[in-house]
Amino acid sequence: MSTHDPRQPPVVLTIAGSDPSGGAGMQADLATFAAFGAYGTCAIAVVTDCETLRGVEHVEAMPPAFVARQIERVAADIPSDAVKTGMLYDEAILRAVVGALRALGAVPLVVDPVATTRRGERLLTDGAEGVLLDELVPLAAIVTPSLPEAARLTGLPVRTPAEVERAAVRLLDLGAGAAVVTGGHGDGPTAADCFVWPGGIEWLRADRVPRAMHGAGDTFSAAVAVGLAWGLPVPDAVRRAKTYVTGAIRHAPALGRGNGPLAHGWMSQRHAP
Ligand code: PXL
Repeated sequence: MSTHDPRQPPVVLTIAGSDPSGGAGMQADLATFAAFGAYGTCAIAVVTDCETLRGVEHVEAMPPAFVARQIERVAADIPSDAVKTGMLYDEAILRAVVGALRALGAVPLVVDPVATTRRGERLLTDGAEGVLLDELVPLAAIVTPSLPEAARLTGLPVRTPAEVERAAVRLLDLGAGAAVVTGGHGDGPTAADCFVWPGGIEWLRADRVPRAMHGAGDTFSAAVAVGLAWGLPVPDAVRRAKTYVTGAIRHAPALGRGNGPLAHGWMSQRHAP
């Protein structure tokens, strides 16, 4: 990555939901930004009651105009080098975020279309998918759905590699600059992500860690956003994000009674203050 004045780190804004267990959502995003030496800002769209064993049971949505206000006020004060969206939950919040993002102008945008969890919980209400596809995806430099999210958003099957490629290409047809369909929710010995951009198709592979995680998709997407904030071209940001998330899964701490968090700080040495 390019050298940068440490007093002027790249800034990444996440517009996302809160996961009080710390492994997913805005908490994962901010930890990932910090791991790459970037400064993270955060507009909260929803607050969840997520924990590692039973996941999300209740969601409190912020008033949509207040989500937009958070974005506008922080943008006027601390402009971003990249923006990431996570759990936006409903149609009204999506519309408010789209409006605020349009006003921000040309900042690279990573859209993680948080629609379902590993357990199959719906994190996007009915009606919101249309707005996400029609209005948010066309603003994205890259979208990063999981396998089930790619199937749901495109209406296409994603059982074979050729089908996954077709679903990823469909997201480009819908206006995204690039797409990665992450394979963490699949099975088999390899976690394979399908990356499609105007330059071609590339599969990114890593040995699957046989352990259910929480927040791996969010962390991957946040790592792509921080790469873009550092000025990396999209393919390089994607490859580095895969390496980072793989390390964060391998070093995962034994926390929580269910699907535990990743080790977001695995690249730096552990030491007491
Ligand atoms: O990992 C998807 C996700 C995103 N955002 C929030 C979440 C979750 C999953 O639990 O709680 C806030």
